[in-house]
Amino acid sequence: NDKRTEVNLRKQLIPIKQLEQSILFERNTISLSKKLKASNTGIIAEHKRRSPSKQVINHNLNVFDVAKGYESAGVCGMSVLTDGKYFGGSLDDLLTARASCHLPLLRKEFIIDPYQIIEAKAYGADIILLIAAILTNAEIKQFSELAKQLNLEVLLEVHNVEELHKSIMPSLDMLGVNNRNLKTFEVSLETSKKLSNLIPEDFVKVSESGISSVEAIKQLQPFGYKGFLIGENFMKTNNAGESAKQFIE
Ligand code: IGP
Repeated sequence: NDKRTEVNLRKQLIPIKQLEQSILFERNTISLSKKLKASNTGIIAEHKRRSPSKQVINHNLNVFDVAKGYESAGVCGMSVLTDGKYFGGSLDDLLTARASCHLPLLRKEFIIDPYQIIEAKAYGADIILLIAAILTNAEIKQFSELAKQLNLEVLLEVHNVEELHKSIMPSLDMLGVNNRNLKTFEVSLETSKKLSNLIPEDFVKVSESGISSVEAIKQLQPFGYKGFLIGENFMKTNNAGESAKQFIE
């Protein structure tokens, strides 16, 4: 509900028409799903200052350096938290990341309104996240189809079988299994393993959260995962880029 209020205020501040006139709106977006398919590491590295499960992860690393570091480490893409309340992020972080690197950028946000998708494009994103737990089947369809029209890719996040079943549709590009239960914050890679064979072949499979070693990635690859979304493990160090590099070499 706070998110609803925030989105309504933003709409008044910057109308859709104005977003559509921004320079980045004309930019050719970069495909993350193609990069993941062609890679054998498949790292999507996240910028995350804090989270509900970990009060402080890192307040010293700035987005500019983190984006540059991730890019030179050779990751496939970068995820930027834009939620302020829970994660201390902002749209300005997304814009800064866009100005700092050429990686495909994921807008990591609780998307509940089409306006946020247009905003994502205007601030330099290439991919949006849709979270099945907070959306209806009709919303997932409407939002993912809008994203496709804007040449943005869609990563749809699920945590259980019910969410997966209600979400499968052709307008999605990647299916992410969140290993973290958003209610209990409990993390288990078993979640990715259990759901893997229920995800149709045409979607690029991404495993999200709680990945803290190359060994974990090696465990998940035989289940068909091509993408690995990693935040805390890189952000908790004083050089996120260097930490990511160790997962790639
Ligand atoms: C990264 P971790 O455990 O590596 O920091 O997790 C990412 O998966 C996590 O931040 C995340 C998230 C989300 C955050 C996954 N889904 C939805 C906010 C909203």
